[in-house]
Amino acid sequence: MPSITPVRGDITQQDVDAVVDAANNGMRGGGGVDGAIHRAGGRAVLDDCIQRFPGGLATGDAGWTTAGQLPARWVIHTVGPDLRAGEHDPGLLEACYRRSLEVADELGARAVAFPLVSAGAYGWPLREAALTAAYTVAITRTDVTDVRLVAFDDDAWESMRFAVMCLT
Ligand code: AR6
Repeated sequence: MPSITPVRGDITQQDVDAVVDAANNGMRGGGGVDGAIHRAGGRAVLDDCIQRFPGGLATGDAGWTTAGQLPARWVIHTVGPDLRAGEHDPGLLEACYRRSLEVADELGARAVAFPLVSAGAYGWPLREAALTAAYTVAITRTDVTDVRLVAFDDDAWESMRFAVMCLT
């Protein structure tokens, strides 16, 4: 099991091998984490999304692109279920973490930073999103050694810390 560390901050600033993007099915950028990654990573991220994902990405799946100008080497894009659109399937949220770790293994990434997938625009309650993140990472077989769960604000930070504490 990788070390799982809650981190307070901006995912675009994480000094890791790969950062995970909470993307949408279209894979052409958006708001929240997705917008921040595309802004900070630059045009190379979008160009790679267009080239590698001409048909977008299914909910629960993950795939990688360059990280452009980010400190990380890769962006692993995953698409969480949209609770506001009625996609209340915890299995799909778990799949985002599992698939992202599989992609990280394919890349040889050892340190990976995740945001709280689906906990923003897609409307999942913070605590449920954080518990899903922590336990799915904990039970997934992976060569990743260092997982950071990045919280952007106070409420997410509390939920992340609670979720990681529940693992012990
Ligand atoms: N670093 C870390 N966490 C962040 C950052 C950041 N820079 N910015 C926001 N968060 P969201 P979703 C937190 O909405 O719910 C986009 O438009 C945020 O506070 O980014 O999966 C996509 O294109 C929240 O806790 O992702 C999709 O259309 C968490 O990251 C849609 O939103 C996730 O919020 C995806 O929605």
